[in-house]
Amino acid sequence: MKLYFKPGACSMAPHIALREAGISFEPEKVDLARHQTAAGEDYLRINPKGYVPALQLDDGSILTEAGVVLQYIADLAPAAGLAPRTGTLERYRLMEWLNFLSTEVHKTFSPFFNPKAPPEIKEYNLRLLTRRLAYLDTQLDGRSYVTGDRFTVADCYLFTLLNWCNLHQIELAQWPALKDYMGRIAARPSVRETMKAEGLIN
Ligand SMILES: N[C@@H](CCC(=O)N[C@@H](CS)C(=O)NCC(=O)O)C(=O)O
Repeated sequence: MKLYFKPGACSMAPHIALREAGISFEPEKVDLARHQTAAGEDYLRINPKGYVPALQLDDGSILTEAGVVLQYIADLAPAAGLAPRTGTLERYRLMEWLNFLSTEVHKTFSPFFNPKAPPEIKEYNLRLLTRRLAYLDTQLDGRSYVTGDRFTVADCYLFTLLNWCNLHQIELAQWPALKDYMGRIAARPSVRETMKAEGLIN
């Protein structure tokens, strides 16, 4: 199995999940601007969507969309407890969170990564993001992880997204529960190993 990733991008979520699950995989860095993998392949031939993450399965096929890739990884290693069993209400709660993180948080960050995004769009998205993060802060108040007292793939995703606040001068300290949460998740060995492997920390 191979994970195509860009350091610090949303592909860091499945990267953390693979390490939490103890699944053996090959990480391959992608230069998204040049659509080139570290091995010199044309990334658009691998994933015509042109973005990360992409997980290449052992049969050579490609699985994309962070929320789905995360659940696939969780289901490969049920003993790791990264997702509740399929078909249970708890699983739908996890999917509810993954969808929220993808559509309401992840994509609201997008203009901040685009140097050509007009300032009005950035201002609009910052207001929206502030509302979403304030909501997350209320949810994490008194709770260790996104879905409750158990670490799941939703935490791999939320940690990755909140980490972007540092890049865009969004002060996380205004949301005390989120700040505590980040400290807690950052201390996990899987997270430290992932960030080291992606060259984000020493
Ligand atoms: N819908 C995709 C979006 C993935 C995405 O936005 N990836 C970003 C990095 S966080 C990317 O590769 N952007 C480069 C591009 O879109 O060309 C998902 O949920 O996985």
